[in-house]
Amino acid sequence: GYSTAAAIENPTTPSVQVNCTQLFINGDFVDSASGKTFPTYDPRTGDVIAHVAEADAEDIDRAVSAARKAFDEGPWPRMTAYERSMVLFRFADLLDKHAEELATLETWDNGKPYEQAANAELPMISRLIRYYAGWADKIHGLTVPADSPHHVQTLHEPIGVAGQIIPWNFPLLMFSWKIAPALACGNTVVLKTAEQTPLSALYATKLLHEAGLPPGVLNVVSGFGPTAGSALCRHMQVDKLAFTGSTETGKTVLELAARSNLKPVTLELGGKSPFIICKDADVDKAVELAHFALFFNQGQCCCAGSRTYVHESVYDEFLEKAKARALNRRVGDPFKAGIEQGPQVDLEQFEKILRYIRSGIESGATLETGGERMGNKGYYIQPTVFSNVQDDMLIAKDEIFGPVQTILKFKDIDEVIRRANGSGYGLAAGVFTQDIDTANTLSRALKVGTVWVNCYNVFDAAVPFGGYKLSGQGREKGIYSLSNYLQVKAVVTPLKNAAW
Ligand code: TXE
Repeated sequence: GYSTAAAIENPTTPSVQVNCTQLFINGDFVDSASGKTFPTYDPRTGDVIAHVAEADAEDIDRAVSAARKAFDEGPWPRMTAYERSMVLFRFADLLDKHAEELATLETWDNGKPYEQAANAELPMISRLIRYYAGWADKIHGLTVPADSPHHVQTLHEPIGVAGQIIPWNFPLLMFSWKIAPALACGNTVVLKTAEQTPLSALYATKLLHEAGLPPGVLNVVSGFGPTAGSALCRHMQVDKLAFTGSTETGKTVLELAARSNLKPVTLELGGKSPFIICKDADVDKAVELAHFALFFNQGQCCCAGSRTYVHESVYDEFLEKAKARALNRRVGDPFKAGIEQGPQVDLEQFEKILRYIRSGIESGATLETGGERMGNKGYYIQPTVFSNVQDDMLIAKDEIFGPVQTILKFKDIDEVIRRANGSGYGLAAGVFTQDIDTANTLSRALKVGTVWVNCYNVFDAAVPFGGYKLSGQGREKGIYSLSNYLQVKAVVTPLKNAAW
């Protein structure tokens, strides 16, 4: 069986000091205008890690003014693109240098395995910063041939002040996806972290200023959605919004943007991604990757492969092996070596997941393994597998965002395409087959932003990521993210023989 409750007793004491807890506005750590703070918790125990300054509308106003001034008057958009690029390269070096402290803060605040944060996420983050550092001095417009005798050129200009709101599942990775393209293009930023996980972004922001970022260019605030978040979305001096989080809050963000100054919005929202195992799949590999696709990061991934569709001819074998794999998942204190799964991020998510597990049982799905909390403190949940899941059950429709695998049976490809596309979401999909025609058919038919064929969760700085339908608008990463942070201006000049 999986690790017993003993693995989560006596949690390790993290070895870093939490020094950055204030708001970061105009190049300095400052208290909130109200003087208010709120606690951030260790999900292993529910104990308070630190109290952080709590931003509200007045602080958002201060942060936006700083960003506005830095954009309108400050050096950032006026520096050479090469100078901006070098600031980002130096930042990436500092992230590498301080990777241990950053990964420690990330695990402490979020609960994810330290080895995952340190060995997978931190290198991915500095790589992404370097990717956009490389773009900074390669952004330029076109010369466009016109029918009339005019010289036409396009200028690619930064939009201005970007407001960015991120979730708690990958605090530092989401921070990097947001700020890197915005800064590379010459914008200034006000970013609000998630209230569950404010710590790592504040520390990284300090490093970015050590790397030479001028004051006011990046302002980072901690606070809650309905107060600080909504003030940022409504603000008349914010020129663009980027949001990652739930579909429900995404709709609110879009509405606030529309009702204020119609600022453009990019949204990266929830998902219920199908992972399709065809009859000719390599079953052992499919079991391992389907497990990884769902359970990675405690199941708290927007692109989690959360509907595991298995062809009837391999269903029994797959189910038996998937269950065995879940039973062997190593759950425990995320700071300990070899641990694959830590606690869920907070009490709210923990309770939400347990409610979905109860709903699965009540709706008649078969609970193959798991289904309970682990231990008696912290937010640990047993790796859980349901079989006999039907498309109309809540556990097959809603984003559970926890370690709960739902296995569904299918007969043929047309059927599975229809069922996979039956969800309102459209973020990602996994396709497991050795047949090139099946792979091509599915890749083209699925209405999702990413199709992983015989692999899953492969993230690369250069590859775009985003959703169809309720999973969002726009793409992040790669060349696609740049257009989110640029205005295109057409400049038309008559040539010598033009009549007008
Ligand atoms: O999300 P919210 P929550 C899904 C997942 C999870 C559910 C709820 O299913 O169980 O959402 O999580 C800020 N104006 N995802 O409540 O509310 C908030 O402060 C402006 C999927 O954490 O979307 C935080 O910074 N901002 C997702 C951010 O929005 C507001 C990752 C995300 O919180 C706001 C996280 C408002 N009115 C959750 N209300 C993914 N796509 O990966 C909240 N916020």
